[in-house]
Amino acid sequence: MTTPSRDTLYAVPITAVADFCFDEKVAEVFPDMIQRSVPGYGTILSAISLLATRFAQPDSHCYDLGCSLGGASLALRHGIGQTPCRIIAVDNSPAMLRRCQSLIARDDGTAPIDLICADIRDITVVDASLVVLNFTLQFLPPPDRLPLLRRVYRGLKPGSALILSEKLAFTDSRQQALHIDMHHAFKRAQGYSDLEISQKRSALENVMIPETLELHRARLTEAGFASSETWFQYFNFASLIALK
Ligand code: GEK
Repeated sequence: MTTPSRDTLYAVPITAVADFCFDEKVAEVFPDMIQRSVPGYGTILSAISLLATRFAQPDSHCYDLGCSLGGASLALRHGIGQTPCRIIAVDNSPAMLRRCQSLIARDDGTAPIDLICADIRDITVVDASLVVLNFTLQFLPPPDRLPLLRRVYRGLKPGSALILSEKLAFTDSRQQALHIDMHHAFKRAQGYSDLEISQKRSALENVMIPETLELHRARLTEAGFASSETWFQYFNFASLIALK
């Protein structure tokens, strides 16, 4: 197993910070980047495994929408174990999928994983027992979020679930400021400099749009889900489980 490359993409001053995109440079450092940027990322993956054991139904599909390097896909695979269930992992970044393919090939799990290079807004969800959107919905333009969740809901079997992890925004301005500060403190503690934190923030500004927990839950209800609960939160990063 090779050590993942360290993320230094924003370590030197950049004259005009371009919008963040999931290209080859990001794919190369992604495991380090997400681990040091998203509080609780590893815990969420472990829980996805446990939830897959609980929800994966025989002869169904588990979807990982916005799979990146397949962190959640592999967690699903290990949770599914011997249940005859197919994983469908989708991402629209060819650089991510190339690396994802080789990580899957090195993994010892047995459940089949179909890797699909597509926009998650274009795929059809069918016979799903579990769908994972692990920090992906936040990258879609807000008007595209409800239509996607409606399609996910329609493709889920009765008794199945959606795991939705997102960076959150807060309506209360003091809570918003506090959570942003604490996230930056988390990143500093992970070794990122103030320059890296501020340049990354500029890069993401127009690309990733966080919303409030209340808005997410209302949208899940609107999409048809019977209930949703936050099962995890660490500062402004949360994961919800919505039940059909
Ligand atoms: C993990 N879930 O490690 N269609 C398909 N893919 C998309 C789209 C889209 N419209 N928009 C963004 N993506 C992963 C982490 S990262 C989160 C998910 C982050 C993809 C994009 O290419 C990237 O790979 C992923 O969504 C978001 O559990 O980097 O904060």
